[in-house]
Amino acid sequence: MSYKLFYAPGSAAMGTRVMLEEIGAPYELLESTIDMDKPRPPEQLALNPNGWVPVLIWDDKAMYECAAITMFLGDRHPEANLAPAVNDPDRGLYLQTLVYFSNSVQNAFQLDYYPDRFADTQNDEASAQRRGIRRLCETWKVIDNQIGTNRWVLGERFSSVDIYLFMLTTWLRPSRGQPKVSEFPNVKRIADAVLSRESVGKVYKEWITGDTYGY
Ligand SMILES: N[C@@H](CCC(=O)N[C@@H](CS)C(=O)NCC(=O)O)C(=O)O
Repeated sequence: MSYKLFYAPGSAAMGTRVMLEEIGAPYELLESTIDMDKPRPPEQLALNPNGWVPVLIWDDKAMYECAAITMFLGDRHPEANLAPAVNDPDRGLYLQTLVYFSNSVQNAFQLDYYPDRFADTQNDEASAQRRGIRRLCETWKVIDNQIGTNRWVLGERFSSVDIYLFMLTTWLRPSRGQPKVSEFPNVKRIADAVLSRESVGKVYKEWITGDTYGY
């Protein structure tokens, strides 16, 4: 099974790429951008009119939404052991956490990074950003408490949720007033462990040696 992935450095597509590396499936990256001043490839817009990455393509099908792609790939490649099976006792926490990441943590990031999507006028954007930063503190705290003393997010087993968690930590920018990863010690412990995986080193190599990394 091979894949194509609309991709941009620094974006949510990096988590999908790490999954493809963990799975060991052949894949091709299709260059896109998250720069708001640059156009998106028309082929990407035809598949995702929102203009976001990631967009995953296989056979004659395509899908977007990072959490949905994460679930799809985890189920499609059970041999990679990235997702608890449907009847596994960890399945509920797995689904809950991925949807919370996408729905609540990513939403908090969006308030700060894309305030124009939430504020009616330009004057209101700073307020949306302030709320986004507070929301980041609130949602990361919920996740930190949820993890507690667990080795990985789901307990003793590594999963795609840990990859997703790591990806989200790389978006934190204390220089913008966002919290530091180290304010959430349980999150940081897992993010550090994920960072030592070969797949993550390969995908994030240039990104994590840059000076923008939020640690
Ligand atoms: N809900 C979407 C959001 C994806 C998203 O926000 N992607 C960002 C990069 S992390 C993006 O493409 N931003 C550029 C844009 O919004 O035009 C998902 O989880 O896949």
